[in-house]
Amino acid sequence: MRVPWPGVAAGVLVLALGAAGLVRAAVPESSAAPAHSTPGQLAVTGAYVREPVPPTQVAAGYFTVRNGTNRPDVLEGVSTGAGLSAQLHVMDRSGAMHAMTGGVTVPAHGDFVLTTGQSHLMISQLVAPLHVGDHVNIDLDFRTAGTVDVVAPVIAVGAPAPTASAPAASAPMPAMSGAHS
Ligand SMILES: [Cu+2]
Repeated sequence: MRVPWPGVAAGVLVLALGAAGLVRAAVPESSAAPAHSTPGQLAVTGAYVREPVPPTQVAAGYFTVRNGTNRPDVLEGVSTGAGLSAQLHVMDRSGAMHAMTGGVTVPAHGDFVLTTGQSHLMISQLVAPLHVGDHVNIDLDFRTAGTVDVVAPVIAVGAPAPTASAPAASAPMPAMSGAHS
């Protein structure tokens, strides 16, 4: 099934990273736009969500941002219809997880990679069970590139990530029960 957009489902399912001014309605900008391209040659590829293992109420999403432009861009907010909140959890060099509240800068000609077992999009308070074969809408709000709407397939625990930039058949993310914040 297709997870409904939050504006339709409940109205308050949007979480932006940090400032209240970043919160915006999670309505698809244009269903005609290609999912993986956006003006300015900033692209989001390889999006997927791991099938959550019941009874957890959270799921982890992953994607790669490739900024092909000549200037940095900032991922300011993320929202999804799949859960009541969505937050970027970024692993630092020591392996500790941090919730990103001030946005994530993607350098000019650089990447920002979320990959299984490491940094992830944590989707909390799922509005419906997610199963392999479902698709999750994720809105990524960039300061310069604007909103990029991606559709992430739900894949099985242990299944290879649908992108060459992520390790195949890696372990499910540890500690998804709220052990980090
Ligand atoms: Cu997390």
